[in-house]
Amino acid sequence: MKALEGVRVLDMTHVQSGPSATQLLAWLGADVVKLESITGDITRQQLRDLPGVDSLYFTMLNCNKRSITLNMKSERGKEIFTELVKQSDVLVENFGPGAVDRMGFTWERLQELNPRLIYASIKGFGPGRYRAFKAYEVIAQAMGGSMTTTGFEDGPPLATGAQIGDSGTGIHAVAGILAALYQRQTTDRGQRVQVAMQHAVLNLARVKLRDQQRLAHGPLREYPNKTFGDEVPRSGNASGGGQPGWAVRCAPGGPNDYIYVIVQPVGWKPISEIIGRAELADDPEWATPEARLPKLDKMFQLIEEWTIRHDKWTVLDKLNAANVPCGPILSTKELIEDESLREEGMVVAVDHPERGEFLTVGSPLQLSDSPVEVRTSPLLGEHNQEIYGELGVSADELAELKTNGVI
Ligand code: CAO
Repeated sequence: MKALEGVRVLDMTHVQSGPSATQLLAWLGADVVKLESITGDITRQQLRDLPGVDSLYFTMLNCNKRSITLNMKSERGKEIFTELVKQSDVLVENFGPGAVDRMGFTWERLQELNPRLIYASIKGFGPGRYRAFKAYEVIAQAMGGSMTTTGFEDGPPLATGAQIGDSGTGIHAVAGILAALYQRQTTDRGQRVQVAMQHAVLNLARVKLRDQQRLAHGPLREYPNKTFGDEVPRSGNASGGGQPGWAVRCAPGGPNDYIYVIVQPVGWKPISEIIGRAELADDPEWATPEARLPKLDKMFQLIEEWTIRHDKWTVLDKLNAANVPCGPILSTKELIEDESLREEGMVVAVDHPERGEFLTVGSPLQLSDSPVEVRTSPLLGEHNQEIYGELGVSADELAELKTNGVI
């Protein structure tokens, strides 16, 4: 038994933001039927590592789903879609603005077909002035407050590698869909769920708008920047939060030989001892958070003078033994090979019918009564026969639909 068992999701998503949402729904136990155009989700063919085989881009975002093809621009395709909508609990899409309306299925029409339908859309933007614009990951980062606040003061705005615009929005969409499913239990009605990538990134950049307002009352002293204008500056690796932090270098000095160290008020004494500067623990120039605040750069320099002589794993162990929060910068290679992530089901080996075994990132949502079993992504149209058969389409008609370019 799974949390969402019995929930049927008609998944018209493509690329990343939408598929990341429906994959989570599938892992929570929903029956996710991915409806693709007859050429398939474009990511099946993007960034291919093996010729003729669905890319890792696709396989890592579409696990545990079934796939059907349907040409939504054909009359028969629209008829079949109508039947699918009647049988579904949730419809999810992330096409460019207006695409589903142009297919002939406005929200009003969908409600007529199935009043219990939850219709979730992911777009780049909300209904304001940007509504008609398409969006990709880094556009959302640019317009949601992430890029302006990422990077160093003397460098350009930077994109983060974490896909906060795409997968970040997908997770927000899941929250909306689950709430709508819950509300439907009392209202017996579906509803529209709309999530915009710009909004999701802004939600994740919330603390930077906190700081924008704090600027009116003086400089942001927890940032290492020396001068402040009227916008929150880029502040490198500063935590920017209540507890200062920085990424300091470790031995042997490779691109990921760094550890991120947080200095809590209680952490200064053990840190000063570990780094061999025990005399600073009680020195009034260093002893209190207030004393250290104007010279955070110097403080992290003192810490780095010690970390640079040790590898990041040794530093991790020594600082954690003294209860000092810290985290080594783990490379993608280290992550994919990390034994604890394997044991925790966060790096999972999956068997794909055409590519063989590949690794994917498992579900970060761990429920005690709804365990996740990660299964392969489907081949294009793999479940046409099964699903159209359930709708009463005969084998002969199926062949005809294929010949006519409907499926
Ligand atoms: N049968 C027939 N046609 C289909 C179809 C199907 N099953 N599925 C999709 N199509 C058609 C759509 O109807 C649309 O046609 P029209 O424009 O003629 O109405 C067409 O395919 C293109 O859809 P699109 O606008 O979604 O595709 P695009 O490649 O031009 O744009 C993207 C891609 C991602 C920019 C756009 O979908 C978008 O802005 N989505 C919302 C934001 C989003 O999710 N972005 C994240 C992308 S991941 O980085």
